[in-house]
Amino acid sequence: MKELNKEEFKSEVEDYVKVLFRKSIKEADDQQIFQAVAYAVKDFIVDQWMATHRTYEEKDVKTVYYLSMEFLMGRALGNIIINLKGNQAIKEAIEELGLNLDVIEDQEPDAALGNGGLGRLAACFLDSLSTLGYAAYGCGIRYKYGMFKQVIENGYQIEKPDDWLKYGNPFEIKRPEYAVEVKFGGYVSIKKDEETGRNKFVQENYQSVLAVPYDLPVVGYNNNVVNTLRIWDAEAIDTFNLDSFDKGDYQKAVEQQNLARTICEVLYPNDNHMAGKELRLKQQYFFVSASVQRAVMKYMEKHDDIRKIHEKVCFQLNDTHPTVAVAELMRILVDEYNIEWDEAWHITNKTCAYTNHTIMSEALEKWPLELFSRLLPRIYQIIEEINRRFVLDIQRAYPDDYGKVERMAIIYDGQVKMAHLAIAAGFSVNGVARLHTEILKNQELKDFYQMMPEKFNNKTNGITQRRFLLHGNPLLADFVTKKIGDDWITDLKHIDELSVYTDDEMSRKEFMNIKYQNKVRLAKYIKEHNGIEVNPRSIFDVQVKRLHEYKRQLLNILHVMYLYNELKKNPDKEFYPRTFIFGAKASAGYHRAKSIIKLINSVADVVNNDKSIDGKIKVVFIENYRVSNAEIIFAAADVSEQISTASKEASGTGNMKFMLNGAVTLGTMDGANVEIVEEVGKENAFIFGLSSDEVIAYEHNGQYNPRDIYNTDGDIRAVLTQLVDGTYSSNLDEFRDIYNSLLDGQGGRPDMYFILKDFRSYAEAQERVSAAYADTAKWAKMAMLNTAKCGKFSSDRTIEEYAQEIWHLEKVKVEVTTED
Ligand code: GL4
Repeated sequence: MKELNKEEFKSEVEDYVKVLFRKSIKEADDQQIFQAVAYAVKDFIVDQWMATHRTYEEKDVKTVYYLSMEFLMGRALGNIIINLKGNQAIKEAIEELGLNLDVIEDQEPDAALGNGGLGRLAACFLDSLSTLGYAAYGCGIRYKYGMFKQVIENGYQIEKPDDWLKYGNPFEIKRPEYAVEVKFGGYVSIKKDEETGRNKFVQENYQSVLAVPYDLPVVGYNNNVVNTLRIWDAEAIDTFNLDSFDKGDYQKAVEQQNLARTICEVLYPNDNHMAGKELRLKQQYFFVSASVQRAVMKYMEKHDDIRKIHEKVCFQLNDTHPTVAVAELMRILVDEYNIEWDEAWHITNKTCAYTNHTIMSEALEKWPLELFSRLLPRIYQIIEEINRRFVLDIQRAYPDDYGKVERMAIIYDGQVKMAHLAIAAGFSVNGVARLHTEILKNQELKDFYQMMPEKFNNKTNGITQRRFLLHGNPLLADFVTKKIGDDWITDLKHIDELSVYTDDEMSRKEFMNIKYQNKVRLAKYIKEHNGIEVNPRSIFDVQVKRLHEYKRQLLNILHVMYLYNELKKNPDKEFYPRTFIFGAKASAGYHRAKSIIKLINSVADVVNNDKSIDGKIKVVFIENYRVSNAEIIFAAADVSEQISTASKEASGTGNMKFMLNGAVTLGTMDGANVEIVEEVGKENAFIFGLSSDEVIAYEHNGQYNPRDIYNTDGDIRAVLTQLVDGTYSSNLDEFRDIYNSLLDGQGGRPDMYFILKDFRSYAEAQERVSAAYADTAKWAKMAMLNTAKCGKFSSDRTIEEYAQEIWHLEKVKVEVTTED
């Protein structure tokens, strides 16, 4: 591992401030200092970056291309520094320059090229791939605007553009030499190939853009490995020809410029929801075509037989968003390399694998044929042929069951079904937690599982302990290292060695004292950002995640309303003070989700300002929840709210970040919660609510009527009435839609997410939480055991499983030589 020379580093920082800004360190502002430090750090890692790629080429190792519309990277600087293990040297250098690393890190905008769990998972995977020494590219889009910045005005969410590239990104390197052309629209003609006499399919009268890659370094932990996140930007292909008097050309040039300008403009801010916009399909094909073209070119630079590409390349499709990759690869094989269909199909099958991340029906990607065939005419033809053959396969396998084709065809009802295409074309289909994979096999994708059981497998998600403990919670990280050594940083299973200390009173006290200090840190953040005073001695009960009805933030806030009523009724009731902390962005067009944010803020207003309850309940909505403040929030949590309707949350990953930081799960038996409880023991978690089987049964038999609960449970009725009687808003219609969604369902089912059904069981679990917290020693042990038992949930474990069971990669050791 290359050593960081402190003096060299210091003078580099000084040089960069000078060269970039014509200033001395004293004159430069914080942002400029950040830029200079970032450039100095990039200089330091560039040798390792080059050495990594040289090693991959020398060893000719297999590479995974992780194709993803989203990479929710967060900030880079702090993470790179800890992964360089240079923490101390760089910290000292910075201090000796009279600077403060925390302030510098705070200048960096989050790279928020993702919505939530799915995008953050991709980021954790890249961290693990580098740390484990596997050859990998992340392939995505260089959105000009990432996830919007959320501002709360008057309790309402307002979206502001996230201009993250405003000051430039010091870590990126533009690689114009690797630009490729991507074509849209036009039509396909059939031409005779003079040489072979075969028919050739040629796209004509199309519009095209130039896809230009920008590379970002992904630094492994203390191992010289630096992989690449390659994000594509679109540029116009022709510089404008002003001399052109040909109207057609002029028109086309303008259109191509507009196309290039719009494609990478902005991330679609939907999580678990498909908007079906044409621009989104353009984004998908744009980055997929560019990535697949480049991967094929790179492979062919060193190999002569395209037929063996699967030996060196694997495309992992992060959900269905990049599924056009299978058709793009077919196009390249058939049209450009003249390979026969059957052989091209086999090659494609061996090269592509698909991960399913949700069973929410509104998230399933289905594109109208008209749109698809107009935008991607050749790709559409290829998908039609894939479908024609797949339907024949289905009919051969099930000659008497006509329903099979209806349920399984790739093209049906005027739509292209991307999940069906991904399953038919790939060799692997995985879910992201055990329960989720079982639901896929036995319910959602039952027909596919029956026909192709060998493709299905589970890969339970994980998170990187390096960002979410080592960087986010340095006090706890030091404590753990002091007790058990630092092996946990690269092998989280070791953290189990902490278990023995849960019986040691001193250790428990130390652990809880660290939690307290982290709560003080968060309280300070809340005071600065929300102006709300919270008591760090109260229970920090936290729900941070995207706002979605299935995640049931509504259940949480209704329960707060209920508790508040209880306190008002019995002011002398014993009650352990609680701070209910929320953080969530709602998709800009998701009205009910936005109403729920407003409700949380309205309840906060009333409760926080009611002197009569003596500060026993506080409600805080943290504005603009994102990766950088998440790190602080997880560290400070006592209770981790994971309360989705069972069966709906494919895995969850926030649940794991809380557990790692010693928060206790209050949750349903959903997603990876099931496995969390299995690891930590059910006595060290608070589980409630319907099981996924019960939910699914109700969904089938329609036997659930929330009115029965409303009519018989006076406390619940009182809370619901308060939604529409002016208690929380002088506008009586403000929360009417929420009220109706629970009791009427407006066309759909009322209370689709079983909030009233689970309410009592949730309230009772919350009582158990209070009782447990009041017993300090008991709580400390539970919390500590959560940290100790989270070894399974490292993304290193997940990536090992992908690498061994799906990608078949070999590990690489990188030495930096003088050549680099
Ligand atoms: C998600 C799931 O909703 C979430 O449970 C899961 O942890 C995550 C990563 O696998 O993927 N699917 C979609 S869509 N968005 C997500 O966050």
